[in-house]
Amino acid sequence: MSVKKLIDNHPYISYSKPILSDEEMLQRAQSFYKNMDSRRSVREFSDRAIERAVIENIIRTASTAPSGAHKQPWTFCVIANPEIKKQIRNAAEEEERASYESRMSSEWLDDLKPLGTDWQKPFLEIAPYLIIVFRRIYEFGEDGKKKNNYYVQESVGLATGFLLAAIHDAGLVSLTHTPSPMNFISKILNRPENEKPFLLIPVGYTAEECWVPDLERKDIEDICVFY
Ligand code: IYR
Repeated sequence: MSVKKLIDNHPYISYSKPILSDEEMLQRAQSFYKNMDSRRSVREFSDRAIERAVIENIIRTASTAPSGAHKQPWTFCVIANPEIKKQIRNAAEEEERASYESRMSSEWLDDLKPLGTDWQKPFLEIAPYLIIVFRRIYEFGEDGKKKNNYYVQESVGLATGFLLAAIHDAGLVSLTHTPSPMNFISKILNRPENEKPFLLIPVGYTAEECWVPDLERKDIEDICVFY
């Protein structure tokens, strides 16, 4: 049981974690790495349904991420409605078509060739859920005045990382989709002006036949410097 007390008149609870043996710690670090290393972004989804309670728990997990001054400056919009999914697909494809046909540089298009992406986004209608992550730039205080949130980009990035890990841990797959620009999503979902779309994440199962690029990940020496 945790002990509670006031410090500077604010409530605290005592907190500690049991110290693991060296072997158990290494074993856990390796097995978590192995599990996360098996996560892949997927573009071929099945339409198999998922219980809403699963999605709710995944989002609860995302919302355990640390955030600037613990403001939790995020909103997760979950779309299961086929009519809204269709609107999102149509609007996303319109933007993506313009991007692929004229807005993206040839260098960018070359970099994307191994991923096989194009402007068509059928997964936006096929995946059972679309989770749209919004950054809450500010809140409305009691007096109606705007109160800025802190480190919103960092906080929402962390929450999205937790979200992707929770989706993977539940045996589901996802894609971090970035239609650009994304303002059409705010309009379709009628979101308030303090929220800005951050990422669109289809969630579901893989299609019966699903292919992902045969990627290599960088070695530890190439991503990490010990001092
Ligand atoms: N937003 C486009 C293009 C795209 C850009 C990057 I960088 C990717 O890693 C993948 C796709 C799209 O979603 O197709």
